[in-house]
Amino acid sequence: AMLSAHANAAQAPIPQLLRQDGRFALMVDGRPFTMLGVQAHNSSNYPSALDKVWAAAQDAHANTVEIPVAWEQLEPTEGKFDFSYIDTLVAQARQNKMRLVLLWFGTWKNTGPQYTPEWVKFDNQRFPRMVDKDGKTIYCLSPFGEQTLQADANAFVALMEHLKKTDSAQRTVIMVQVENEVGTYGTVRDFGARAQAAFEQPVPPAVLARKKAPVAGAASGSWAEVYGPYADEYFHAYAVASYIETLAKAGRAVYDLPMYVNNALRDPVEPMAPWKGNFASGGPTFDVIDIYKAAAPHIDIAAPDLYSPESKKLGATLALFQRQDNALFVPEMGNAATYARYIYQILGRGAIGVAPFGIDYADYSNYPLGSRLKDKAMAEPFGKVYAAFRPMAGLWAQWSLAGRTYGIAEGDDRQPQTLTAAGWKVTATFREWQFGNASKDDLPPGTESPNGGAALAQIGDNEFVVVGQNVRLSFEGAGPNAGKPSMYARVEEGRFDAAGKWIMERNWNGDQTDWGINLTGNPTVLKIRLGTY
Ligand code: N0T
Repeated sequence: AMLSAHANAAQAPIPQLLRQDGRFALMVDGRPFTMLGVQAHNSSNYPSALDKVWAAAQDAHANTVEIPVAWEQLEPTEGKFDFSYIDTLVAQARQNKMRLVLLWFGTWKNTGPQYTPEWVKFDNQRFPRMVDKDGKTIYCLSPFGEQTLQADANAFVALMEHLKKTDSAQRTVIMVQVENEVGTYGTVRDFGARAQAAFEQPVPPAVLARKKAPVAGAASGSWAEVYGPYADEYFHAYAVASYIETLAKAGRAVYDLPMYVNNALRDPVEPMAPWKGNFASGGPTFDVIDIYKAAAPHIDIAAPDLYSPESKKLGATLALFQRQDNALFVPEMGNAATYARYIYQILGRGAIGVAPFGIDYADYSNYPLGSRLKDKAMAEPFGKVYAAFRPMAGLWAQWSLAGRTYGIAEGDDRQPQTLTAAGWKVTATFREWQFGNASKDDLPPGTESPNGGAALAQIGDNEFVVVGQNVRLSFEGAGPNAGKPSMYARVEEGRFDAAGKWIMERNWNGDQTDWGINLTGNPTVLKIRLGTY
């Protein structure tokens, strides 16, 4: 009894997702946490691969590593669990002062069953695959496989039990991703007998209550009656989400960590239309977030994996996934340098975290999706941004929860952008020298391709914390200050210390502010106070 009382006293509060006024914070050790994450490669989930993961994560100045846990490694023989990788991983994460997000690669990894144990992979009898419209068995495991669900949930619960046993004191693991980029490529839904019978049943009330039909249909009835041409996709989303819910609910019953699903996106800007092979049907695409919410209440977040670097698409995706009922979290993003600037936009909008994918010195590059590079030069653009955010990551999460933060990333069009905070309008321009205006044929180095960005937190009526790179910011009065002349009271360069106290290093004035607030390729933190006269 003494011992367990002791253990309890030493427990840090369990991580949880806090929601307040339609905004969110990931609470870690009882405090808002900004996850400056990186994701390891797909085959780095073995003790011998970890050195290269930590090295890259350190160079990136990350505070969290997302890394797979494969069903095939946890339960190579049915019913016999091997936690040795988890134990090594968690111990080394602690030595490296990193938090972990575990990625459960089970029934579905990028929709396929390649991470399931061999005893699952080839047993279509016990673990049925989906059947397409023509009755052909396809690659993807069916969400209607009762034994598949039972076996996956069983392994997942074993993992959560083990984490509860070994990590309740330190909470090194802060979140769990359930499966990876689920859904199905090439077939809109399962046409197997069990699936077909379910498809003909009435749409469950929880779905009817949340998901409006994009085209006029019946108010209730079968999927086809209610959702018309969207019925197949919606039904498949419901089936996959319900399967995931069973895992998440059972896992959280033993150890209640925040859980999320990630998504290989559908195009956010093309006109809405029924599925035509253009994305993984049944995955948590933006159009079916409501169905995931209805079917999977134990999943906190449907999260976008950002692999389209076009600024318009990327911004549209962020807007679609950030909702009053869905925290913005970016569990994957390309690791090419062009993505680094989006960290400002993502964290400025109030995301709980972000993680470029493949920040890992394994001898692997997923170019052209991400960077060609595999060494320090690959981690560096992200490391610079994270290094600037890192000392104020906790404060940032508080400001973000309070709705005081804003973010901008340079657009592909290189055009100026504005944002309006309380009493102040801020204009961001790009490709400017620090002194004077640039001309088209005399542009500053490092601005050949878009890489500017800025994130601002309004910490007082006339006061901002600013972090950014390759951008010029100009402030003018707005709202109650509109039309009033203004000037800087202070433009302090510095940093926040561990206690959250601002340490000023110098005050910018004269040439350093006459042409606006000009941030170079070296991300800088400023505390700016303005006044009107
Ligand atoms: C991601 C990663 C890994 C515009 C790819 C991205 C990771 C998985 N899949 O390296 O496999 O485990 O989640 C899919 C990107 C779709 C193509 C988008 C083109």
